[in-house]
Amino acid sequence: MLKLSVEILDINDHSPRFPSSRVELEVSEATVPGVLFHINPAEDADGPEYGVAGYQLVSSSRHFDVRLPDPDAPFESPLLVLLEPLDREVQDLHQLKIVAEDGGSPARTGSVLVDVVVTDVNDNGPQFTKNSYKVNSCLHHIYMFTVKHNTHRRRDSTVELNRVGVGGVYMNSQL
Ligand SMILES: [Ca+2]
Ligand SMILES: [Ca+2]
Ligand SMILES: [Ca+2]
Repeated sequence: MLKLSVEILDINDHSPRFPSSRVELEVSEATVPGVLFHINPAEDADGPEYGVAGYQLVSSSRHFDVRLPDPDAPFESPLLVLLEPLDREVQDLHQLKIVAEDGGSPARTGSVLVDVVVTDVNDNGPQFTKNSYKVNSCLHHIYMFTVKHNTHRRRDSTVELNRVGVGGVYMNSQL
């Protein structure tokens, strides 16, 4: 009886795939640069030679980059690293695209979109829209003042108050 041993050679016929095509990540604007965020790794059904070999951030961003905890272990979770401080009042959403490459030549790729939602902290003080106001006080008139937490785009999300007083000015005691 003849015994045959057949070795099936691997070819690069699978691409890296992330568990989801899009993920959302909430990051406080108080987060200090250098903090790392784990991203679920891509998987590739091929053997190690044609498996996931690395990641790169293909979106242009001065705030974020992608690293591997160990370049010799590309199967581990890639890390999103914060490079510069965030400011929710300037930009509250950063949309990033991370691509995983395998070891083939040419490499096959898979990608994930990461929506980084910047959450608010109270890092802006209230400001009046003018430095001074002229008011002619009259008992039967209603004056309305708008106290804005800050001008234009630089506002925290928590405070924008209107206060109506009769015959005078009411300052909001909560400020
Ligand atoms: Ca294969
Ligand atoms: Ca592959
Ligand atoms: Ca804020």
